[in-house]
Amino acid sequence: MNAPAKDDREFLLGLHERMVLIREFEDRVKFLFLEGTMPGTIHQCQGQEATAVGVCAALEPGDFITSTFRGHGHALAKGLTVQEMLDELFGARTGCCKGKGGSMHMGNMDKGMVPGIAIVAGGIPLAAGMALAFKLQRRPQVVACFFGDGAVAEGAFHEGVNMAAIWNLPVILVCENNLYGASTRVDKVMRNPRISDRAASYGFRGETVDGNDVLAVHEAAQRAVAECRGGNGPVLLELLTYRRTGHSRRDACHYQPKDEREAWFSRDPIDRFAAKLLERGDVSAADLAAIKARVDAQIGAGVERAKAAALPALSELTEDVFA
Ligand SMILES: Cc1ncc(C[n+]2csc(CCOP(=O)(O)OP(=O)(O)O)c2C)c(N)n1
Ligand SMILES: [Mg+2]
Repeated sequence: MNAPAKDDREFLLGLHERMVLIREFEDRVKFLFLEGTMPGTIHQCQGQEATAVGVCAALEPGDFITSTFRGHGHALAKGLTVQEMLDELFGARTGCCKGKGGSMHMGNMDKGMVPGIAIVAGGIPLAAGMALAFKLQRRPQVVACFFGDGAVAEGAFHEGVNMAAIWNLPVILVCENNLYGASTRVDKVMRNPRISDRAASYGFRGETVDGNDVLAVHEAAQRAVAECRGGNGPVLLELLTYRRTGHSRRDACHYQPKDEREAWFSRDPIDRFAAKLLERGDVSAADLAAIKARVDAQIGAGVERAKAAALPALSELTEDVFA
């Protein structure tokens, strides 16, 4: 969905609904995981909804994203359905990766999402390669490559970003800086924690944005997409945000100081945007409640169907295996 006027009511409500969908999806998945109903492991994105939604709303359906182990929000923002994702989480053959990928590998190439790449920084060289293909084939598409602050110190970051730079590739490098790589705070592993500064050393533009402000993210992403489509990529967007939940599984986040958590919780992306919508005068609390109810019903029905969905047969185990 490319942006209509930025004060278009339906467009703004759409952004809100997508963020609420991600939050409710993640909360339900956490519950299912902790009660032992859902197999596998999980990395969740509660608190980071505005980054996924703001960026993906600036893309065309034919554009691509690459994602990480923390990809549920990216997938929902790029248009994967609740059902194909829940089915995937329950290991069902109707899942977006036929039940063989699970939480860390959400994706659907038909919807422009490469299944999640769990190797930290692993998506960056891949995104550069995809963008090189687009450029050589003179196709208008761009790739938005999501990664975390922890990826910036990896060799793959340097190699992929440098290649994207020297060949002016149409890649939007989206760093979701949530202040932590697992339990390690960014300032312990970076002498300069302003990640957008890295762009200058490769010779292209970088920008730091309030990643909990969906409209700020969306506007920055629109600028970056326009530059990339115009042959002036890549662009690095550093989106400042915060993970409200554990790094994975049962992590209780004891390393996040209480005052830091409270400060970020008061800047929650959904609460802030809801308040902004209510200030408009043409959006009511009842409108927002109706969105939440619609989302809850959708997820509730999806969970029941996913629980009953058929698993792949043993004979399908080696299908779709390329190496
Ligand atoms: C190359 C590599 N090293 C280590 C890991 C284990 N690991 C998984 S997630 C993670 C932290 C990543 O932090 P960040 O990039 O900031 O992403 P976030 O978890 O904050 O979304 C680590 C070290 C891995 N998956 N890949
Ligand atoms: Mg991080």
